[in-house]
Amino acid sequence: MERKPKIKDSSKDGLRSRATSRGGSHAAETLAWEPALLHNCVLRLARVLALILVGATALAGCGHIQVSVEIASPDVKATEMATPTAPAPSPTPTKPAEFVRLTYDPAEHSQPALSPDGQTVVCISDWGDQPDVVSLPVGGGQPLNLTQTPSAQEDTPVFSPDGSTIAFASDRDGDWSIYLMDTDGANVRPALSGCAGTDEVHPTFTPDGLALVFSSNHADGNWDIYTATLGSDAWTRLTTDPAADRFPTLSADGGTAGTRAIAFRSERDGNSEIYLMAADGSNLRRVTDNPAFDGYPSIIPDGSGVVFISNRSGQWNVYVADLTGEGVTALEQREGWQMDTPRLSSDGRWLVYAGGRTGGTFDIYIREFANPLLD
Ligand SMILES: [Ca+2]
Ligand SMILES: [Ca+2]
Ligand SMILES: [Ca+2]
Repeated sequence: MERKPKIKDSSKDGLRSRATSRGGSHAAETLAWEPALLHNCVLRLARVLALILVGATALAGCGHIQVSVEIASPDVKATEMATPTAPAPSPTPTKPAEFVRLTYDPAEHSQPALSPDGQTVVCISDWGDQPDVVSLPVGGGQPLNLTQTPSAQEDTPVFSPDGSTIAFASDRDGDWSIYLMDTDGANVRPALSGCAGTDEVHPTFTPDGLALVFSSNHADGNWDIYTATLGSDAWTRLTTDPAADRFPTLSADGGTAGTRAIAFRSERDGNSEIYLMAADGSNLRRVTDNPAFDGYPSIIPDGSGVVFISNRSGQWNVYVADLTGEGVTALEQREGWQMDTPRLSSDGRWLVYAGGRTGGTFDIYIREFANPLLD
């Protein structure tokens, strides 16, 4: 079957433009996981050795033991093994000293989303031409491929507000549609009715978990923002501009947040910019105004601003702006280091994102979100 072209939000910029083909054959999926497993075995061995060392230190009478988990630089290989080794006991992740890297296999990683309990990140892992939804335990442990579809692509996984369900897009049935599955990858079912023949991507749940907001070319072939109750074929179209309107995300308080209920990106002004609108599509407001690409918005739950991705500095970085587009600040500016596909946790405390050295593959990171707008 001829593979449909990738249509994900970052397909023509950022991650996807760099993700050159690495084989691309379906068989590569199985092969590609083998080095990952070997690598993980090495990691586990290293962790055991580290525990022995800690134990020996304790026996030597050093008293207070402080194990610092800090990854100061993405290219310091020796610290890669210092990820947390035990499941986080608290409802939120162990506090990263600066940021914690969650992936180590050679796949291209993108589009992370944190579970409501802070224990799990889902993301897309791409072994060349076969992205799958992968589950990553924040406290350490084996990544789990939840979809394992070597002949189909998956995109933008997100958790339901109660954490029981993952919504994601896939082209497994020919065109792109949105599906639901349990958090272990079981019980895959269509999220909506009336999806056949058109493309639906970028799902995000409403705060009550009963409906999705998503992008589709359903009405007239160009991308618009829609919302629909789960299982329903009665969709409400929220944008009608002939330009592409894509990648909606909702504020944590959803429809009660007035003009900042939904953030999305649109090319209606000639290049991709961030826009806000109410849950019913009214009160449209443009946030960014820059000739560079601005996309992947995530509304800060306290309403202070928006987190988004931009290449305005010449490299891909995560930025924060207030709701009027002022106070634009890059979260990280390091030579040869790029960030992509940021997403805030529902409480705004954590930021998950893809990051990597220029020319290399991207991995998934989590860090506590320090809002520069509140400084
Ligand atoms: Ca479809
Ligand atoms: Ca449109
Ligand atoms: Ca722009």
